[in-house]
Amino acid sequence: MGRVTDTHAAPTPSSFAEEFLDELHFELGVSRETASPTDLYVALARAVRRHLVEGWFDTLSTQLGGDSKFVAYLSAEYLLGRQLENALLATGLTEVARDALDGLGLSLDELSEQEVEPGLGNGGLGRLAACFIDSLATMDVPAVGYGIRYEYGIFRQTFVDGRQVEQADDWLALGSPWEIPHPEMAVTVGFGGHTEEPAGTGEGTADGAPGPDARQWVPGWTVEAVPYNYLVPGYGTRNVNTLRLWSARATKAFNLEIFNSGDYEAAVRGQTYAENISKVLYPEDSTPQGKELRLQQQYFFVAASLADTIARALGDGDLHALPDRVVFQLNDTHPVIAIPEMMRLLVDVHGLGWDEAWDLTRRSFNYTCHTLLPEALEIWSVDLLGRLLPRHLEIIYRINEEFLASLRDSGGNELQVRRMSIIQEQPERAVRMAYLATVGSTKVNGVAALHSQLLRDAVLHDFSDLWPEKFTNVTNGITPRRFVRLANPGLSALLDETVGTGWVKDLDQLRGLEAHAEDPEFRRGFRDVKAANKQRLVDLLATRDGLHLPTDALYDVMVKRLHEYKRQMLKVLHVVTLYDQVRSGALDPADVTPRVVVFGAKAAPGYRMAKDIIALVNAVAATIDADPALAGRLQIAFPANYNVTLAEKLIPAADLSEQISLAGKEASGTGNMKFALNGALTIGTLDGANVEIRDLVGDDNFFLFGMTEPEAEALGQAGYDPGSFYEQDPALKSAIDLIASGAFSHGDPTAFESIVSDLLWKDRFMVLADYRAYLDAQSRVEAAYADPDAWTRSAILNVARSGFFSSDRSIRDYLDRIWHAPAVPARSNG
Ligand code: 26M
Repeated sequence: MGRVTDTHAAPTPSSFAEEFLDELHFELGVSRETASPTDLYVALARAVRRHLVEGWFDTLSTQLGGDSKFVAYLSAEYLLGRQLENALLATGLTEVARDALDGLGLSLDELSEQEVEPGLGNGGLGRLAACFIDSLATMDVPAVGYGIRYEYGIFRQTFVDGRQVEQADDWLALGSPWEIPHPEMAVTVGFGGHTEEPAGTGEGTADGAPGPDARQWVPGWTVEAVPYNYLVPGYGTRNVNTLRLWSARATKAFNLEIFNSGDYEAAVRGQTYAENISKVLYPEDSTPQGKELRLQQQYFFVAASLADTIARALGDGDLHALPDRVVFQLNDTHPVIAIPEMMRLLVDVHGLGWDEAWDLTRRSFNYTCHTLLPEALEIWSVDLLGRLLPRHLEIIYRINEEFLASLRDSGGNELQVRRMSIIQEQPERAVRMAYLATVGSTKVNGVAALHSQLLRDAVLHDFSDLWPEKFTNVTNGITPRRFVRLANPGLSALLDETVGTGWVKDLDQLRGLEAHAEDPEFRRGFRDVKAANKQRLVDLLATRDGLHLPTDALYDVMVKRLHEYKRQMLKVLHVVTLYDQVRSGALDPADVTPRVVVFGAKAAPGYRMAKDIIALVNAVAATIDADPALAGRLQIAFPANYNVTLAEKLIPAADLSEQISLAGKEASGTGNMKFALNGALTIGTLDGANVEIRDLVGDDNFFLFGMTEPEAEALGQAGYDPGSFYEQDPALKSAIDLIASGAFSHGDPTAFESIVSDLLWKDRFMVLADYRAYLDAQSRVEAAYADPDAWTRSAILNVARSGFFSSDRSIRDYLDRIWHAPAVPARSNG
C-alpha cells in the first residue's frame, strides 16, 4: 500500500520521511524531482498533521463522553501566525522532521519559510484570541474557538513612494494544509424577511407547541455555513482542541429556485452575494463603520456557532443544563448578536418562556471589552438591524424594555434610564452593542488592571454602580510557546540550562533567573543571545526588504497598528529632533548612541492621518539615510507588512520596547509583554498593562515618562493648547518647523501639512504635552545603555519577572473568575 498509518509508534526520521514522501506522491501527486518548494512544504505540513489527529480524536471522545463544561470562545478574528513550527513543537517532532528532511537533502527551515501565515485578524485582539486557544489546549481545557474563515485576511502592505498601498492577502491561493473542511456538516443561516405569529400547530418549533413568547421568523434568504476545523495542539499534553472557522456557501435551495426560473445569471449573482460573507476581513481595528456586510459576517458566524454549540453541549439533553455545559466568551462586541440569537433559539425554536430563557442566556454569556476609545464602540443602526435581522431587533427591544423597567422600579431617574438604554436615540436610533453585552452577560472584564478600572469609572460607570459584582479584570497574556520558545531559540536554550525546561508551561519558573542576574558568565551568555538575534534580524531584513543595518546598535522598536492614540508621531519627533540637532551642530554625531529605530505598522486603508504618518516615517528614514553625518549612528528601518511572522524575528532582537500611548487609551497592549519576556527594556507611559509590567520588573528596569491618566484627563478638561508647548520648547518647535519646511519632502512644505497643523491645533492624543518628558526618558535610556553590564542585568530581570504575562495565567484567571470549567485531560483510546 505504501501508506503509513501507524501514528501511534514514536516516529523515527525514516518512518517520518516515508510519511512525508507518501503525502508528496499519493496526496499531492508530484515526484520528489518535480516538486516545488510549496509542494514540499504542503507534504511536510500534512505529514505533521497526521500526528495531531490521534490526540484530537482522543480529546473529542474524552470531552464528549463525559459531562464536562466547555468554553465556546467567540471571536471574529484569530491572528494565528504560521502553524508548522508550532505543530512540530507540540508533537515533539521538530528534530525528527529535521533529520528526515536532511536525509532527503531538504531543509526544514527553508520549507518552513514557504508557509503563508493565516492573517485572520487585525492586531492585538486577534492575536490574543490565538494565544488563548493555545493556552486552553495546553491546559487541557475543553474549548472550541469559533470564528470566520476569511478568504482574504489582513491586507498585504507595500510602500509606493513611501505611502502605504494595500494588496489582497490571498493566503489560500495554494490551499491550506491545516484545515479540514466539513461541507456535510453545513449549518443554514437566515437573513432578512419578516416575523409573524407562530402557527398554532407548533410548526417550525423543535419542541412542539410554540411557547407563550414565541414569534416566527421567516427569513428572506439563507446561506450555508461550512465548518473548517483547525487542530489546536496543546504543548506537552495529548490534548488537541478545535478551532472551527465558518465559510459561507450559497444554499442549494437558493440557487435551484433561481435556476428553475431560468435566470442563470441571477443565480450566479446570488451565489456570489452569499459567498461574499466570508470573503474578506475588515481591516479596521478601532473605527467600526456600520457596514451591512460586517453585520452579516457577525451574525453568520454567531448563528452557526450557537447551533453547533447547542448540538455539542446538549445533544438532545435538557436545555436547562445549558449554563452547566457551556460558557460563551464574547471577544469584544463583534459576536454580541449571539445574545439575542440565543434568546431566539430558546424562545422561538424551543418554546421556553421569556424569563426562563433570559436567565439561561445571561448565565451562559460573558463579555470582554478591549477598548476605551468612544469611537471604537460598536453601534448598529436600528434601520439596518431591523432589515437584516428583524426578529433579533424585536428581541433587543424587549430586553431593553425590561431592563429599563427594572431600572425605573429600583428608583432610577429618567436621565439615568436614557444614559443606560441599549438603544441610542441620537444622532440616529442605534443599538449600543457594549451595553447589550453588559446587560446580557454574567461577567464583564477589561484586559488590564487600569483598563478594567477605567471601564468601571467611565465607559460602563452606570452599569458598574448597578451591578458592581459583574465587573472584573483579566490581564492579557501571551503564549510562551510561540513568543519565547519558538521565536527565541537562543534564549530558550539559556533558560533551559539555567532554570530547567519547565518554564514553557509554567512561566513563573523564570523567577529562578533572578539569582543569575549578578553572574557575569550568565550575563555574557544573555548578551550573546541578543547579539545573535540582532544578526538574524539584520540578515532577514537584508533579504526581505533590502535594508542594510548595523548589528552593533541599540535596537529601538515600535511595532503595532498605526493609530494616533499609540503615538508613533512621538517616536518620529524624537528621531527628527536627533537629526535636527546633529544637522544644526548642537549635537556631535560622535555623542549619538548608535541606534536603529524599527517601525512596523499597518494603517486602516481609510485612515488618512495614519497613512500620512507612515509616509512621514518613510520620508524621514530616506532623508537620514542620505545624510552622511548620521551614518552608522541613526537609522530608521520600516519593513513593510509587519505581521506575526516578522514579529517573531523582530521582538527577540529588540533592546528597547516603545509603549508610548497616551495614558488611558491603550486597553492593555500585548506586544509590551512579548518584548519584556524577550529581554527588551520598556520606555513607556502608565497605560494599559505597562502599569503592571513596571510594577513587576521594578522601576529601575523600566523607563517611565509622561502624564498619568488623571493628568491627561485634567489637561483635556482645562482646555489643552498644543501650541503653547510648541512655543515654549525650542527643540520641539525646531523639529516641527523642520517637518513643515519640506526638509523631508524634497522641499515641498505641503506634503505633511495635515500632520503639522493637526499637531499644532488639535493633537487629540497630546503628543506635544509629553514630548519633553519622552526626550528626557530617551536620555536616560542612552545613559543606561552605555553601561552594558547594568543594561543586561535589567534585561535579565525583565525576563525573570514577567512570567505573570503568560496567557496560561490569563486563562487560569478566566477559569477561576468567570468560566468555572475544569480541565479534562484527554484519555488515550488507542
Ligand atoms: C470593528 C468594526 C469593523 C471592523 C473591525 C473592527 C474591529 C476589529 C478589531 C475593531 C476593533 C478591533 O480590535 C481592537 C483591538 O485590537 N483592541 C486591542 O485589544 C488588545 C487585546 O486585548 C489590547 O491589548 C489592545 O490594547 C487593544 O487596543
